[in-house]
Amino acid sequence: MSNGDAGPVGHEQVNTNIVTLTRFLTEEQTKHKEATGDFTLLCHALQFSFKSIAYYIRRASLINLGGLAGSVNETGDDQKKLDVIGNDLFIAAMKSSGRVKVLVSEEEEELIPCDQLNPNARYAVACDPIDGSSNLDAGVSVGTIFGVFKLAEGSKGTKQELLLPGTELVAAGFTMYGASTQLVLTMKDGPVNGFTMDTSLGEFILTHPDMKMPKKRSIYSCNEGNSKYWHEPVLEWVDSLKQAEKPYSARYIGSMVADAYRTLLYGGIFAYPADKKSPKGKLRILYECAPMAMVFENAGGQAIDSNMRRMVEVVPESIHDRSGIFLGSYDEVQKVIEIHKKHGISA
Ligand code: AHM
Ligand code: MG
Repeated sequence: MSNGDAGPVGHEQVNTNIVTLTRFLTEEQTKHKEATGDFTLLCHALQFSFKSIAYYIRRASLINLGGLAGSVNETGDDQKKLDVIGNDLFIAAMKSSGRVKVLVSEEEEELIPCDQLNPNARYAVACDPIDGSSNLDAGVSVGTIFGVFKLAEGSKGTKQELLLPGTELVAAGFTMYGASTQLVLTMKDGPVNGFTMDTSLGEFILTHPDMKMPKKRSIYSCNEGNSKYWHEPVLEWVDSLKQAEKPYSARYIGSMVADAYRTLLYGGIFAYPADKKSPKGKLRILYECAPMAMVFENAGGQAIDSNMRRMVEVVPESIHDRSGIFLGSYDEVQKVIEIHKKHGISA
């Protein structure tokens, strides 16, 4: 548009060929001639759970959903009312899809059987329905993290069968409930696609196709309040970032999904290392570390544990097992690997 040829105020380009998540999933399915549609149906159920969790988070302060529920979850954390609601919404969506055999949720100690409608269901889902919930009452972004496995034919969906590394995930991603609701989805060895919830349409719209993260960026994200407990290589690494010619910026929200989403878009590194106080780290392998690691690798980044192993190759010893994690831009994670190597720690 040339100068002086501006359109009317508020004039906007109307895209009449929008790619919704529903359309995206249908198009993906048609690319796989062998597909039965089960995975697509499962994704529709996931999509509904994200929409409903987003809805309740938006309205939490208005309908008295803030604060504690009075219960404690599997890992000893006080449960927020929204933790309980998010968990219940997620379980109901998975059960009603008829495509999920079994579910692992951060909020439940045991596996949740979901195959009442269809005993032959083959998928297993691991999720943290509302990660970062300590931030909820302050209106800070939180998110749902999920990973989808396809179980072997005839699988009973036992705990043992769920102790799988991230390399076995068929799909993974997260939804961030922030200023807008953002869904990031990737399939095994596939691209990473980002969708934004359009609340008026009630649809996730493909807004960030084929996300590729910057190779490096001077931003680090970790809880330095824990540095008293950190091991030497981690202390040395963070110090090297502060002493860099152009010192790094520190950004830490304390909500993994929000910190990871920023890191994915802008580049940099997010870390929650194992330390002397928490030798296994804080974050859970099945429904926090592995799905995030798959997203970051598929977007061109790296994700490793505190032993410098590829995060997606780490096999959990129990369904709620934890790990240290470093994930981010390829070059930024490489710096962590190099410093650990000097200290004799390498994969
Ligand atoms: P949660 O699953 O109990 O919400 O805890 C996970 C959260 C992550 O979102 C975040 O990265 C981390 O815990 C923050 O921990 P800290 O408060 O120790 O920095
Ligand atoms: Mg969590």
